[in-house]
Amino acid sequence: MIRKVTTEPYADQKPGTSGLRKKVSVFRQPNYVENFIQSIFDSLEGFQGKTLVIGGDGRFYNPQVIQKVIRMAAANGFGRALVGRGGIVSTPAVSHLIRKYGAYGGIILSASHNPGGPDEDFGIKYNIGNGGPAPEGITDAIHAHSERIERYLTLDAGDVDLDAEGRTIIGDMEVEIIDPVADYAELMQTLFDFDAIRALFESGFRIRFDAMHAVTGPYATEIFEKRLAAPPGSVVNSVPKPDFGGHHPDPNLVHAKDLHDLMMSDDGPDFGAASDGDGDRNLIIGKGLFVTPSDSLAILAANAHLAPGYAKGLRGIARSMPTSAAADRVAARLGIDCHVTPTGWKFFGNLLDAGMATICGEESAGAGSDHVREKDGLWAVLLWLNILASRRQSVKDIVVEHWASHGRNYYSRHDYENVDTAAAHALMQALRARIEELPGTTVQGLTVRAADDFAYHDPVDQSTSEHQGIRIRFEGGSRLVFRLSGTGTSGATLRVYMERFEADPARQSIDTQQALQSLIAAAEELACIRNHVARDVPSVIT
Ligand code: G16
Repeated sequence: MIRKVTTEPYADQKPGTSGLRKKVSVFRQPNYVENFIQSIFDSLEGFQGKTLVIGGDGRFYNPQVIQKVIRMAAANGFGRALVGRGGIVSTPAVSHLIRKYGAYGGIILSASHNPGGPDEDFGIKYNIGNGGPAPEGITDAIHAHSERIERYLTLDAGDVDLDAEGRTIIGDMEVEIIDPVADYAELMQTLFDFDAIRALFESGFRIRFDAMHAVTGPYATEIFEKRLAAPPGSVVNSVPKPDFGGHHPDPNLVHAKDLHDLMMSDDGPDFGAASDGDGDRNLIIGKGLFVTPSDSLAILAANAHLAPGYAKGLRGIARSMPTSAAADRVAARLGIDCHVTPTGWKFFGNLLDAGMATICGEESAGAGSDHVREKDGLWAVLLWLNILASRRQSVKDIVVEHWASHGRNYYSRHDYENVDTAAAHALMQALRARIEELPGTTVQGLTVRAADDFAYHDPVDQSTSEHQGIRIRFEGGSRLVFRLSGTGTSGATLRVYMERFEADPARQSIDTQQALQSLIAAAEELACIRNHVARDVPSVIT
């Protein structure tokens, strides 16, 4: 029986860069989850009788919320719910399921790379029928609705057994519990040369994939160890855990330090990779060399034609604004466009749908293509493996050759995490106020050529998104970007992005932080970071 429950709004349900992310304790408040789910449904039209895909990254509170979503989807009139076994589906696999089964949309329960557990983070995101994150028009409507919500609809029904594959009916809705891996693994097999990758492993090539006790464990085990015959044990931390084994499932050099250290040692494997909580990010490390996400995007784009799925070439590349311009150089060489969007995968959706881009990527460890409408960690790893299987060179040789032929964009991001929110906004405001007076001035020997607060005009739907980060460009091609993260759950996170171009191969092997020294000093001089956020050093340097 459908039950109408009276409720009152919560003031803080504004979706960020990637859905609603808060502490678990916030989500556990009475009706908090229900309010947000109902606000999603009430912002949509025409889903009666249609299919909703539901999955999560397995973090703490995932099973309880999945049951709530199933009951509410039935009460609101969906005809079918496709739910991953155990409540598990990676974000790119949700995107694929929506597209493959013509679903109306999907709900993903994840706080991505943020930690999990009773005192940690949870999140809810809504994806639309093209498989991608809801665009701003919809997230704004969800937020507006959450501020005036008065009731939600649910069903008086027991829990569905999430562990048993098969179909059951609740209310008027069919719930199908499906294998979360099979469809996705098949898709990967259509894009990449699995025979060539298998032959690479048979030749003795070794991989270590760190699933960080998050959602990619079952996917990576099936694809790398079963289908591609990588030696057993190639996938580590492969069992998803509600608290990710007590670690941050964030594939960066801080949280995947063990993998990094192994890859820097003499007896490490040939290729190291990791993914995050919900499987959309990637970390790529060769023997003795970490590949920055910006370089990885550029190298994947330059070599994509080596994989069957991209043999016909690329229609275009897209990158987020803070991502380095290495991809722009590849696009220029290939004679295709490189689109520059704000941070957030949702901005790539229109370009992919319109056939204006084939490969997209972000400095925040995300890369993907038009095969789905999300970034895709395992996709990036498989494309790298396909390239390695085809070129039979080391990761390091491929990267160094790429720099020699395209030039090197030295790149680093400095994060100041969990700083005072008002102070972070004051820093941005102070910079914004000086934008017009900066061109022509010299800081740390660097002359400012242009400065702006990045605004994006979407060429497909003509919408405009403003205040997407402050860009300061210097003579010679160096650049600084300042922006506040949209994914944190406590305080604010200031991100400072530094980039410098070096065309001369003889000067391309300098240590990155060394190469960026004057830009790092210029960032401090321009933004007075220490004064504003009361920190001497960044919390994370990547
Ligand atoms: C999310 C978005 C990404 C975006 C990232 C930025 O990643 O999906 O497209 O690049 O946030 O994070 P921030 O605003 O903190 O810089 P994820 O992996 O958290 O979903």
